Amino acid sequence: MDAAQVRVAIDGRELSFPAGLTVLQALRMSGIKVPTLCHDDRLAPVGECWACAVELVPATGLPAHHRPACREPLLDGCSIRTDGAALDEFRRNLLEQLATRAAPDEMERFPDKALHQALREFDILPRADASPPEAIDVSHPHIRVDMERCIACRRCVRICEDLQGESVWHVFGRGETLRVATGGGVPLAESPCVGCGACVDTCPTAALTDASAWREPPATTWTRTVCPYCGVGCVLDIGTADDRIVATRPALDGPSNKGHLCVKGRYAYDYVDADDRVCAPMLRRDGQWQRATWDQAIAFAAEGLRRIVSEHGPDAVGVLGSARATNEENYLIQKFARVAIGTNNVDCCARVCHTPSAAALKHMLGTGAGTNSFDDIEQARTLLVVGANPLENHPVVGARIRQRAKHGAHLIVIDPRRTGLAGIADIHLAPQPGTNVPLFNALAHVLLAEDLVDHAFVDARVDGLGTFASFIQAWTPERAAALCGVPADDIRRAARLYAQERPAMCLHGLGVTEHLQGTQGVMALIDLALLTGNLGLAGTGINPLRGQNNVQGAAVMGCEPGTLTGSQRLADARARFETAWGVPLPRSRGLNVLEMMDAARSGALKALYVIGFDVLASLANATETAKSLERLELVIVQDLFLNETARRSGHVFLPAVSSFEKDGTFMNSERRIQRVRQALTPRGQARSDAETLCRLVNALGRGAWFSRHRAEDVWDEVRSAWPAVAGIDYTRIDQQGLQWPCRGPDDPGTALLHAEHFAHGKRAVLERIDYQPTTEYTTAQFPFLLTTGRNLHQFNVGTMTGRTGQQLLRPTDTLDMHPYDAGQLGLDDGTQVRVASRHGQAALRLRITDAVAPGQLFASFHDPARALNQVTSPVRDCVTSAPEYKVVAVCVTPA
Ligand SMILES: Nc1nc2c(c(=O)[nH]1)N[C@H]1C(S)=C(S)[C@@H](COP(=O)(O)OP(=O)(O)OC[C@H]3O[C@@H](n4cnc5c(=O)[nH]c(N)nc54)[C@H](O)[C@@H]3O)O[C@H]1N2
Ligand SMILES: Nc1nc2c(c(=O)[nH]1)N[C@H]1C(S)=C(S)[C@@H](COP(=O)(O)OP(=O)(O)OC[C@H]3O[C@@H](n4cnc5c(=O)[nH]c(N)nc54)[C@H](O)[C@@H]3O)O[C@H]1N2
Ligand code: SF4
Ligand code: SF4
Ligand SMILES: [Mo]
Repeated sequence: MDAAQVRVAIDGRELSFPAGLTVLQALRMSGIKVPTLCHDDRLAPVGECWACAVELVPATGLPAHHRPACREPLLDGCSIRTDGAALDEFRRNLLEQLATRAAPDEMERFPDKALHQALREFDILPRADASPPEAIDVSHPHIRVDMERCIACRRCVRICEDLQGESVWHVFGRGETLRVATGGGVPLAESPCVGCGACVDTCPTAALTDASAWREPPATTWTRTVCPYCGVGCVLDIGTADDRIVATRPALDGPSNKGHLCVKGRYAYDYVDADDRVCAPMLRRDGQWQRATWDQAIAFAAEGLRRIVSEHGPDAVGVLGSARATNEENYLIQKFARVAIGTNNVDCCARVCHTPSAAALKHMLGTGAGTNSFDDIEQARTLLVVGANPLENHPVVGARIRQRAKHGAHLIVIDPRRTGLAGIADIHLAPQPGTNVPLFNALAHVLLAEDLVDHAFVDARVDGLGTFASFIQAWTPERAAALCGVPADDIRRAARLYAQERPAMCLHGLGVTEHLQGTQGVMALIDLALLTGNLGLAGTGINPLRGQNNVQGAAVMGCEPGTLTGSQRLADARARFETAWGVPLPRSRGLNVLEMMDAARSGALKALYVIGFDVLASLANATETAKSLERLELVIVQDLFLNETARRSGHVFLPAVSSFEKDGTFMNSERRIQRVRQALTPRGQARSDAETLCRLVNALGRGAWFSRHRAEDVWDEVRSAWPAVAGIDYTRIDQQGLQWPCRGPDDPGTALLHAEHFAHGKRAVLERIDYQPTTEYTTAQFPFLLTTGRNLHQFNVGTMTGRTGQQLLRPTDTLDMHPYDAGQLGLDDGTQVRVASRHGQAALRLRITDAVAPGQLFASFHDPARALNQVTSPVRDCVTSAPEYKVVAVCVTPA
């Protein structure tokens, strides 16, 4: 017999299974159903409820006994009975008792809850009375709590602890008096709950339910798709009824989320049917937005573009793709710019977040994409999180990092603020904003000074160690400490951990990229990985936590002035694309979004077609952005809402659909191409970006070059243009996405880059990065350094989350200040203050917290009414133009 197999008898049938299963797993594989109440595949089995009990006769000849199948290992030679009078009576008795925790109407409303299913199967009538209103906690906008229905299975306790890592639910009492409640018994909204919904999903009764389920009909159709928010790319099922979203569930086999979601993916979809969603085309006439027909709006846009191209040339037009739209749409958008208009003036908002990462990675390793996969988190012995706040911004990955740190990995966090992960880190280095380069250089100095270099790796794959060593000698930890305020010994400790406790995986965010030295900062991080051999292996790498659902996709599809689809350099790939598309490609260098704003201000750019990107709200130094937009003769906005750009400067509005109303693919942070599926009909006259683009090209007389607009057909065109995705077709990714490179039908895709050699096929070269400080420094007049970023509950410019129940959880942006500074200024928590920089000002409510250091401030930019980007500066990354959102000198006064 195969050693890896076990032979058992189940209900008299001789069967064999792979070794290592539980009895429950074997039963399920054989199609035998037993009720389970306390069991969840995402959690370690506890065998507490005994609903899954079976009769087990061990191979050793011990007498038969009852065991919970979920917890029992399947051992060779045993025999199992799942039926019989005694077992039936046992289960019946158990369920009879639990029937007091189920009510008839709730059985109907929540037919899939495990207790309800079991009662139905055993024909046992539910016996609970309606719960008294005071027993029901409706404090949370998304989750309803009725512990009268609790059967004390502790699934919520365990999942909150083991998956989300929050420990909201606790068990009080024991035996008959056992009950589950939040710590201190506070209402859920006042607990540390982050609203991930995991406890709701796992709860087998109506104790924990989605609040929306009490207002909405049950779902009649489920559609598998990808979360429309961040670059983690969680897979979820969308439940619809009457063509509306009524429920969501995480996909258990989602590669990055494995049955988990965060509050936004789980609950924040009300924007789809928000009252002020614009579902008809509009034209601004006499300063007022007025409804128009599609034909009128398209004719106006096409006529305007044609006139500007003929009067000023194609480079007077700029096109911005959308990090929120699909790969297919972004492919069409850049093709539109190049083929229908004839300009390389095309960009997307990757420019303002991780283009520095892509530039540094491409320059040093040969491809701009993150090197490893989220599954590497569980492989790493050390996790280095730099300038990123994943517990709030990539929450499902943040939870995975936290679990890994709890289960033994070392965690180093580099962030000026004490973020959630910094609070549990082994080492938290808190540099003054803008001083990453000295800090990273000092880490490299320690690697060389203490000979922590992986010489075998460097000898085999890296050049420039000698010159690097002489350069880095001057960057002592003491020198860096004086610039960044991090104790020199902490720098030494961190360098030792990263080099010695391998594999070590680096995940970084905007705290590295959104600086004058953004690209340089990432290069300095890559130096650290090269020196320590933390590249090309499981559990290592340099991994930018990409921002929006498809920001990486938008850029890689070619929504960048200098690159075509597949990030292929225009200079290298021009001839191939000219043949494929059948047109000569524009020769000009092309402007990025920041340069487009400059060109608009100087009068060189006349028209902007902006798709799913609110430039006015999101670009730094908004006063100047507004001036640029005002000078444009034609601004076409394609979005779900009249965003700030549209409200202030738009001339034509073309209504777009949400990701739930169209088909296509997104690319997540791990280079995984996943299917986005239509679950709803397009609202009103809103149309997909692909459809609208095709209308516009037809009106411009360029329709012949855009014969494909069905998502799958466009994707096939992408595959022919970019060999690294040639092996990814819709059939193959129907069940699960694939990571590029994936070059042919048998290629399984690539979870790990640079394993054998770097993507450019050469040896990597260490970069010597000199420190060039930002021009944003404090003075007596501007004594604070403000850094800007995000919070869990809202997303970017707030267009979507601002129209959901998230408003109740985090209604507006605040200005975080250390208690010492607040005391010095005599300001109380909650006071309205004015924060002013050399560039502009904004009014915010003060939040006093020691998560920020004295002299530093933090604010999010989610509320368009706060217009925080009035305050941020014109400083840009010296390589890619990404704005320096992360440092601006300000003063604070009562409003
Ligand atoms: N909830 C939520 N999730 C989001 C988004 C959202 O708006 N809301 N937006 C998405 C998008 S588009 C993106 S790009 C990602 C961004 O995700 P993150 O990269 O995590 O974004 P931020 O919060 O902007 O900044 C991260 C951290 O950088 C730190 N920082 C500031 N200055 C410095 C510095 O000089 N050095 C170092 N080492 N750190 C510094 C800040 O304190 C902050 O904690 O999140 C995505 N996910
Ligand atoms: N102060 C400060 N400012 C920042 C940052 C910061 O850290 N600090 N971060 C910057 C970063 S990293 C980013 S990525 C930008 C984000 O800035 P934006 O890209 O402007 O922000 P998003 O909220 O992602 O929304 C883009 C728009 O897309 C629309 N949309 C959604 N889905 C679709 C679709 O399928 N089609 C179309 N046509 N439209 C759609 C939404 O309604 C929304 O108006 O903000 C930047 N601004
Ligand atoms: S929603 Fe998530 S964080 Fe909140 S209690 Fe449930 S499992 Fe915990
Ligand atoms: S972690 Fe990101 S992708 Fe996952 S549910 Fe949250 S916002 Fe969506
Ligand atoms: Mo971003």
